Amino acid sequence: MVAAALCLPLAALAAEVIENSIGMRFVRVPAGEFLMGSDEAPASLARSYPQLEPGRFERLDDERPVHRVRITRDFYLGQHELTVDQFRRFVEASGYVPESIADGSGGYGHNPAYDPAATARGDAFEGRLPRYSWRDPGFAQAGDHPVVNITWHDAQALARWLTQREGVAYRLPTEAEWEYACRAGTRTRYHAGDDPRVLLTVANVFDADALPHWTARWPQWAAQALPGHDGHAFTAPVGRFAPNAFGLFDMHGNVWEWVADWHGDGYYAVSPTDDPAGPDTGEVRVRRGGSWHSWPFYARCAFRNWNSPQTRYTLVGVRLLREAGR
Ligand SMILES: [Ca+2]
Ligand SMILES: [Ca+2]
Repeated sequence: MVAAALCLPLAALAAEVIENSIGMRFVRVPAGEFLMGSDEAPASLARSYPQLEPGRFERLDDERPVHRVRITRDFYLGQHELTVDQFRRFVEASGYVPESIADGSGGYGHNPAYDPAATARGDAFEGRLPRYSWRDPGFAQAGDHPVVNITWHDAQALARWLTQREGVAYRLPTEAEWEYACRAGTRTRYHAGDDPRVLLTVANVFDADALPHWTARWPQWAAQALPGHDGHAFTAPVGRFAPNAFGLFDMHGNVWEWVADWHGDGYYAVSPTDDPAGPDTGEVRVRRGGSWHSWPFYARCAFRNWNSPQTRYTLVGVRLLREAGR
C-alpha cells in the first residue's frame, strides 16, 4: 500500500477532495489555459496505430484546429465516474425513473449467445430490450463499477436533483472543461504519454483480457486489442488505475462520459477562447474518453464522439461537475 501511494503524482496527493451527500467525490481543478484538440498528421497516427485502416485517420476534422482555451473558473470534477451504487441512491431517494425504463424500450446488454449478423443494425450489443437497463447490462457489475445504460437526460436529472438537494450547482462539464481536466497540463495523446501501451497503467480499454469474449463473433477485432492485460474484460471498479496529475481517475476508458455540449464538426474554428460551451443548437451530445470496449485510438484526450441525448448504451456513463463559485 505504501508503495502504491508513493506512485501517485504529487498533485494527486495534494488534490482537494470533497464528498457529497450520496458519496460522490470531487476534485478541485484550478482555472487555467490549455491547447484543445489535435492536429496530428494521419501519417503520424498510422505509425502508432498500424492495425487500423488509414481511412480512420482522415476523419478527424472535428479535432481541428488546435486552439487555445481559457477555463476562467476553478471547478470540482468527479474524481471517478458515477457508480452503480451512487445512481441507485439517486433513484431511490428521488423516485426518478431512468429514461430507458420510462420509455419502455430498455437498454443494451452483453449476451454471449447474441449474433449481431442476425440483426439489421449489426450492433455489438443486444438491444434495445426492456430486460437491459442501468441495473443490468448483461455483465456483472458491483456497486463500485461505473453505471451504464444511462442517457444524457438522466445525467441532467441527477444534476438537477443534487443542485436542489445540496444548494450547490451541479452539471455536466463542458467539452472544454472535460478535455482540460483530462490533459491535466499535458499535450500528449493520453495524459500518461503518447504510446498506446501507457493505457495499461491508467485505463481499462479493449485489451487482451476482453478479447476472448468477442473473437468468436468478430475475429477481425483481434488485432485491435491493446497488447497486454489490464485485468478487466468488462467494466472495472472505478479508481483501479493511476490518476492523472489533477487526481482524476479513469478519464481514459472504463466508460464514455457524457459532457454538456452539442457536437459541431466545425466548432473549434469559431469557438470563443474563454469557457467555450459548444454550439447553441445541435442534434447529438458529445461523449468523451473511450470505454472498456474502445480501441486505444478512440481513448485519446482529443477524440470526440456523440450520440442523441436519449441514447443509452453498455459503454456510456457520466462524470458530473460541481461548481466552485468565484
Ligand atoms: Ca479491459
Ligand atoms: Ca471514463
